[in-house]
Amino acid sequence: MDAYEPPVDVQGEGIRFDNQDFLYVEHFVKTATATSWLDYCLRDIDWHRESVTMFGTKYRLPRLTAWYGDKDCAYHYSGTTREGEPWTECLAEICGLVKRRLCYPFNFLLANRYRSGSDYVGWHSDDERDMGSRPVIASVSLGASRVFRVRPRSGGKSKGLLLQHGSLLVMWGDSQRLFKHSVPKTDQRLGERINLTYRHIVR
Ligand SMILES: O=C(O)CCC(=O)C(=O)O
Repeated sequence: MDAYEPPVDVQGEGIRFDNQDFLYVEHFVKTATATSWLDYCLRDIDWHRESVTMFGTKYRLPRLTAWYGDKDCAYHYSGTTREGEPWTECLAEICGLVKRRLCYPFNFLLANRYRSGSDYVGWHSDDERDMGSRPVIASVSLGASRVFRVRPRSGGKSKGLLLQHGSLLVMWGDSQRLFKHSVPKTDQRLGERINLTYRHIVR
């Protein structure tokens, strides 16, 4: 699976961001489908305001999160272990669609909820060992559009990509090893955004 590339038909529907291992498909699902998924996620996901410990200091995350996954799938990050909740029907259905389109066996979901422009995720790479050395991450965006920024880990300028309602961003290959990404806060008055990041935990 280390040599994974998204299928040719999906690549044809999207753009290769910065010619790297990031693929953006703006119209992954119809707007009506994305809106019904958003309503479902706002209403029925079990959201948490989590704390993580970094360099000995405890921080509250500046967004809400939720975790779902196959039985026995757990994700370790920032000194914490997260067991996935059992899939709900809707989240399993979205996962099934993403698996079929990308031909990849996703088995875990980290969901992020940005309640307004003040919620954000800081610079990081999703390079936890649980996902192997070249993780594949499929990220579905619902709700308010937010800017996703990518910058080389070795330094240099960042580039931005506007993630729209109903879009899909795929990261694979060297995207975590060579780059960091973030969704910065903004002063713009924005509504809620939900981001479903499907991952594969190696067991
Ligand atoms: O909200 C997003 O689009 C990015 C989320 C993210 O970076 C993550 O879950 O690791």
